[in-house]
Amino acid sequence: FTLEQDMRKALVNDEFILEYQPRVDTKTGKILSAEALLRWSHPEWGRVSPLEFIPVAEESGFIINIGEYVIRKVCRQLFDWKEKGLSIVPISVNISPLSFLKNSLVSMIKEALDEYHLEAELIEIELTESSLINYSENVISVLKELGSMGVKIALDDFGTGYSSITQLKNYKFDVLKIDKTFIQAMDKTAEDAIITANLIQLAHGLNMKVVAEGVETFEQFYSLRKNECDQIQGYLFSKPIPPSSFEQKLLIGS
Ligand code: G
Ligand code: G
Ligand code: MN
Ligand code: NA
Repeated sequence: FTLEQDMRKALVNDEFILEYQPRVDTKTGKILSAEALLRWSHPEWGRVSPLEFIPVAEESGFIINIGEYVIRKVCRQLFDWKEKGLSIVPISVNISPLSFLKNSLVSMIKEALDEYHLEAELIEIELTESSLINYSENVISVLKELGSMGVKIALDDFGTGYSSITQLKNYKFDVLKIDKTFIQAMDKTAEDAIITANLIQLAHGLNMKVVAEGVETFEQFYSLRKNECDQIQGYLFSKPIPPSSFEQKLLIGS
């Protein structure tokens, strides 16, 4: 056996599931969107973390299949929620740079949106800045195509790559997600608090919405609110939760 073979089986046998982590408005606490996070429930090993299987999938290229699976699953989920009369919110999806190198990414997303009668604004793509470094030009041209369709693009894990600020010149991202390492150090070191406050200003100056990731404490939350961070995502508000639990939250809106 290999992890690789098991992953291929898992996709066919529907062993992959998605959880949703809400992103809330810092001022009102209202749910504005959610990030879809993949989970694998293996028949023998139980839950396998994406930290274990995503790198293996990237190595083999199978991550492209996973990306398509996640996009389609999210679109179908949004369709189902809409059918039930829920007021749906945009969902963000982590897409590997390898998917961007495949010509079919744009048409795959377009087809999934069409099949489920969804507006492109309901899907946001999260791209890590490290992924932009290696494949820059190809990725940027695909981002532009997606952007002109109406798909929103977020720059994920911001601040952890080698040339963070430079990436902001290459594409007009809709959303900047400040990496959780800054957020979690905010109430410990003055430097992290200052960096975070200034990243928020920088992003606003470039017309981006700012999301703080990994918010776990009220101190972090108050400080982010004071610094006009637009949205927060983190355990303080909610862990990634199964679709049925997210559905309950959509019903009450926060
Ligand atoms: O909750 P967490 O342990 O879910 O996720 C761990 C890592 O796996 C994160 O870096 C996250 O971006 C990544 N990840 C989670 N779901 C997906 C997915 O559907 N696709 C890709 N490419 N990465 C994912
Ligand atoms: O895509 P990205 O690499 O940003 O993945 C987000 C990761 O952060 C996921 O593994 C998710 O489960 C995790 N996460 C989300 N909220 C929190 C939090 O408040 N604290 C910590 N430590 N991790 C979080
Ligand atoms: Mn992410
Ligand atoms: Na991140």
